[in-house]
Amino acid sequence: MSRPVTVAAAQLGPIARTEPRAEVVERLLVLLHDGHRHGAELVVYPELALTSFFPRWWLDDADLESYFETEMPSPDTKPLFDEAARLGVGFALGYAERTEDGHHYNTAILVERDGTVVSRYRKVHLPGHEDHEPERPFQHLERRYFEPGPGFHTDRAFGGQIGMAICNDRRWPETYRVLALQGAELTLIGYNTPLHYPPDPGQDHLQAFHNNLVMAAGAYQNGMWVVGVAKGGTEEGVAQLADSQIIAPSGEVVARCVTDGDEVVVAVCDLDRCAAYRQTVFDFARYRRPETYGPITDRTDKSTRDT
Ligand code: CDT
Repeated sequence: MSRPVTVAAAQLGPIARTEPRAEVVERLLVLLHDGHRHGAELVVYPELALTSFFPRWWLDDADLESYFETEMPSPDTKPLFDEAARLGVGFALGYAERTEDGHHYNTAILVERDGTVVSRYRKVHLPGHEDHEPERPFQHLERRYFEPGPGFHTDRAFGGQIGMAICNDRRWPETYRVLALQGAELTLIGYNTPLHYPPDPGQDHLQAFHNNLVMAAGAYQNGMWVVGVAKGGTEEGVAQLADSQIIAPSGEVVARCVTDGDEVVVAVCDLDRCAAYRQTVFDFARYRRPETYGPITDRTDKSTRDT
């Protein structure tokens, strides 16, 4: 049996602070066509794919709001929705969302091949800090600008069960396991990862290693496909990791970007390969021992209780 879905990782290079949304959408369309030419049914774009990574700046309210989308599709993004539906290609797109009642999220949507939005995920793990830290060479103010989303879910789409996560979520094993426990066979992850980590520059040279380490482990330990897609290159003076990749349930990378600019790589992801792992070494029903996993959900940190 096989259940192939041809997936494109549509990596973006830098987006300048002044680059209009409509121009970014032109770039997304080029990547969409490239993916389509290579047989992709699903094109995955990065986190916050419509703007520069604005959490690097301490912004006043008016400036900040200008980075958020209040509708989707919007007049600027409608050409992407229309062209994708015309080609019969679905896509996943990350963007900053402001809801009608004024909530702010770091969001990704999944759009089916007919143009229908079938899933909306709001980032759970928000990294960085809340206040201005002028001693840093750049800020990471996700914890100020976004609220955490309510949780992980999967949706039936593209012939399988699809999950989404966003950037920092990929570093947490709970992300993949909670998705796998809801049947995820393919998890889509966009990211913006600065190469320099101000709290501990000793980690800088390990960014690419850690990126693959967490996503490959998540794929293997949960018997699922993982697609990680970067906005890479030097954006407004900040170097960001590229290295977008498509990872099989074995943990093996089957496609990988080689530049840090706009680039598409494609892989045929056979969703039936998940079963090989989920029915053997990671047969959850047979081998998991949730009665021993209580500390995973009853605390955030190590217990301070006497033992
Ligand atoms: N966008 C995002 O979540 N980036 C973080 C940067 C490191 S934490 C400041 C990441 O986990 O890649």
